[in-house]
Amino acid sequence: PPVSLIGVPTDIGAGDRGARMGPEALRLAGLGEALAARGVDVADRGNLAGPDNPWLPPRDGYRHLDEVVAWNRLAMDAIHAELKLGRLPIMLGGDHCLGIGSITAVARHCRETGKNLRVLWLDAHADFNTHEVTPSGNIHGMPVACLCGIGPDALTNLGGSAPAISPSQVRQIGIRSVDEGEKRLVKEHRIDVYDMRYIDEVGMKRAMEQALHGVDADTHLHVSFDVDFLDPSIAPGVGTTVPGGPGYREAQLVMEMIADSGRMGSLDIVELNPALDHRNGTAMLAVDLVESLFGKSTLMRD
Ligand code: DIR
Ligand code: MN
Ligand code: MN
Ligand code: MN
Repeated sequence: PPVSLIGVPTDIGAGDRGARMGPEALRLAGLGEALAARGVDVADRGNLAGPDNPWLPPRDGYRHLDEVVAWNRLAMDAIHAELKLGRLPIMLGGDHCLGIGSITAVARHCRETGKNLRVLWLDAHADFNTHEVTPSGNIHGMPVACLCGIGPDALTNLGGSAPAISPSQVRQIGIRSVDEGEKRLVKEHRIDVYDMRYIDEVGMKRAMEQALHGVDADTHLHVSFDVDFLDPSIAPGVGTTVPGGPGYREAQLVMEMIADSGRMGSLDIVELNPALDHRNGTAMLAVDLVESLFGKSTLMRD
């Protein structure tokens, strides 16, 4: 399908400022051109405009809740509009709190079209915190919980009915940093987590086969790509690096296997922080990986 790029330049949910520059860094790294070169019909819709980051401490366990809600409403509406046009939206974040808006939009679209939704969450973190257990108050650590109906009303109910998704629709890959209270919630809600220990033991190929199991012609696959999923040695341009992530080849394999499924219907690229990057290298790596998501193979294959 044709692709729409939607810039959502905010770091409202993060613990560091800089992810607001993510959309421009991805554009400068040639995201649009790389997709066009693959024969994809790409339209860049420009950037959404929302509230500034007031950079305040958390209140009641949430930092910047009102602004997070405002940005997510904008993202949800923009992404739903593209899906309705039959296009594949790529949300250029922005921090990962925006996954609430994008996936709420995708879930609504799936209800309207009778598709089954599968969410692949590529991340170092489970993003399943609540205001009670969060160590930071940063809402980019809470989007999966919010989508599953655990969180403040304004976020769980963003699309008008909560929960947006069920935990059974989520597969998390690359996880290696989960906070203490968060662990209990992830287990309680039976999130299907392919953490780095599991990937070390069974290999990325098998982990991905399992994560994609059941994805069929009736499935809309949403990929939420937190750039801190990648090992910091290849992707330093993120706020919360965690050692021990997938390297270049493993990350390519993930993207190629998603491409092979042929079912990706929407994508988030989030947490890229150009202020922490070296010569835009992390953005260029992200573009390289997105090329693979759209079918470019590094191997001698058709
Ligand atoms: C941490 C960091 N678990 C928190 N989360 C991040 O503050 O909730 N998620 N960085 O991507
Ligand atoms: Mn994340
Ligand atoms: Mn993360
Ligand atoms: Mn490339």
